[in-house]
Amino acid sequence: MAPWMAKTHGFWLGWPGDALPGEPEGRARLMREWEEEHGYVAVEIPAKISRSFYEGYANDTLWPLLHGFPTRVVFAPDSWVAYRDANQRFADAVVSRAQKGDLIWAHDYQLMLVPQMVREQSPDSRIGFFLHIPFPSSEVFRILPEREELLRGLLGADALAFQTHGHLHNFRRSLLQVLGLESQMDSVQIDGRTVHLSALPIGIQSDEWEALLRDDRKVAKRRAELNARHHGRKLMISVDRLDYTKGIPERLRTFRRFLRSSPSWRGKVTLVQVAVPSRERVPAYAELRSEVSELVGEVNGDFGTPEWQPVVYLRRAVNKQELAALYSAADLAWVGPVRDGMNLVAKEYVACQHDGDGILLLSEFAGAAHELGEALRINPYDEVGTAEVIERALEMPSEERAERMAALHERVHRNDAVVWAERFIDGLRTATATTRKTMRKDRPTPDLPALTAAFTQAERRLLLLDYDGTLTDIKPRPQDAAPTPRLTGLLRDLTTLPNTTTAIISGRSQADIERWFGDIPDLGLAVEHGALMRAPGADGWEMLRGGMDLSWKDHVAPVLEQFAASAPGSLVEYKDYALAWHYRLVDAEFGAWLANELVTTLENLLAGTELAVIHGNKVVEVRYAWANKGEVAAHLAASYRRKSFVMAVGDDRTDEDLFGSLPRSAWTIRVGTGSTTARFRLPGPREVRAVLRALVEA
Ligand code: GDG
Repeated sequence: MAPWMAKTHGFWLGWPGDALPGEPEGRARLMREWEEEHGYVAVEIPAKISRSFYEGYANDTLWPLLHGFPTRVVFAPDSWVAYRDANQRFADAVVSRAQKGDLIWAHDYQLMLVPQMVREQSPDSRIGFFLHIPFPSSEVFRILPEREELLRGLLGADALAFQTHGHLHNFRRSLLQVLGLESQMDSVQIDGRTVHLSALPIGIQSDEWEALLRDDRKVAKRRAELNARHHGRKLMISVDRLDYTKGIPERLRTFRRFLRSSPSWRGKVTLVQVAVPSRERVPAYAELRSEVSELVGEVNGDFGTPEWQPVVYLRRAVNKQELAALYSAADLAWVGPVRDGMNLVAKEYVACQHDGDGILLLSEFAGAAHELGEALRINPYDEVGTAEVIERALEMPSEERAERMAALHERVHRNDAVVWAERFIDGLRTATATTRKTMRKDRPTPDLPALTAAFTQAERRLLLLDYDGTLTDIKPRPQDAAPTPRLTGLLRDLTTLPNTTTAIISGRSQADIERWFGDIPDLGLAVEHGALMRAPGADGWEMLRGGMDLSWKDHVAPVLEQFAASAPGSLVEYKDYALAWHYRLVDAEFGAWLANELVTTLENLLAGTELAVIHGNKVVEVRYAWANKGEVAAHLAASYRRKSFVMAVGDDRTDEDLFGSLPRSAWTIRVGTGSTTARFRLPGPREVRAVLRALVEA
């Protein structure tokens, strides 16, 4: 981020760890200096929280989980509390400094709640988030007790980016499985906002590495020394944080196998393993440290000679010049993580092989493998296969190696860190610009004082309300969406208002609606999209058009049943005048595909009849073409003249018929997202109920 930050003169907020002096005055002075001179803002986290936040939730829970190691995950409720607390401190620090129009970019798994926390305090903020590490399969992710909060935390952003399409795909599956939220390839809708989604592999500052090799005399000297020292031998380099995701023990065991199976290479190849100690207070890391030391000892003990040490193990950080010299002197870089978001070492090696013929051995489980196709791929778990690839690499002709490296170099150079950051920021700008434009262009929320004034001043009033998704949230099973006593109370209150007619117009069957609302005598009820109606105050139900032949149901039902059988979780609903196939619980992609198949089949079957096939929200329905909400609405609204107040509220495609049939002056309100002809929009059922309550009180 450094080159990008230098260009933008933005603030860089971070936790300073132990970098500040304990004594308060010196602390405050240093913090002031950092902020004024460099734009570095130290977000302080008290010691008793920082440990559970950083070593705890971030590195003992999220790190193993997101890397797909569920058995390493530590579940500790207290550390979640600390994580939330630390995220809140970051969010507060952001909000206190951000000015209108600023772009806010949050990074990585330690700060997954920050986007939502910032959005809560400052709803118009422009927020992006980049996840540097993998996002696992939804089967793994949903193990986490806090899965919902974390997803909602991320969804506070306007733009979310991942290292690879695979991670993005996994994230989308989790949205679906955990939150029931469907998404597009590049976006998802939540709370009436669009969150843009993308895969954006991070780059490195390749210029800096090249400049070191070109201009730094120390680097040139070290490189020459290394070449001389390893003359006549192949030099292999590995550089990792000492972390169990990096595959260090796997690599050492594979190297041992290679030396065993290829005796001719003994004495002719050296592996330099740089392993930088990291997170040493997390027990898993301490164990790894001993395991690696032991393995290094074994390989060197088994194969070493007085003249030759197979593994040179550096368990410390080395400076950047030393690293550049190592990268450029090495004949082969062995990058073998068992799971890695991207892996920058792979790219740094490539940068340092400008005009070189080094070979990159790259694990297929590193994000970088998706970009660096000319590397030799390995499966780090497969010792035998990897040992063979090493042999092949060491024997590969120089021309082929140079050719592969030139292609790799070109790609790493082109997608460098600044290009990457610019792409992210451009994406965030576009995302927030389009969101704002659509919000401006889109339907406004109805102005409550104006609405209640129009309502109270009108001589007569008509309220037409859809049920599912409008008065109550959509539930996975239709039968779970029964109204609460509060909701039926609200509807009853509406029916007692003078000169007011209230009706529910639903796609549901008569049985459901009668059971739930039958005992509110003055509530109008229309079911099956208006095929059947109980007029307000009337005793019985009547059909909108009478006397049809229902024999078509005998032909259509078996088709629907056949589809239901091939998609577990889907079901056929039998209504009096319609049949429907519901697939809300079916795997989203499979369900959508099957639904299209069903629509085609039914359209062929029913061509030329008065029946229509309607593909609604997770449902395919066969019903009379004339039975639509518009017909009922027109029927009910016929006697209402211009001075009347007419309001219609709905959330579904079928409610568009309702809106379309009413005069332009009606208060038509679409609930949730989706294109609409309604004049207004409300985010969800909760807001609809609040509006209705306001009418009662007015
Ligand atoms: C996370 C993701 C993703 C290492 N040893 C020394 C040293 N390093 C530098 C390397 C490289 C960096 O550390 C390591 O980066 P990685 O990408 O390999 O891995 P993580 O630290 O796990 O980073 C990862 C990354 O975020 C970026 O999005 O690629 O997948 O896990 O730059 O050069 N630097 C110096 N001395 C060392 O001894 N100076």
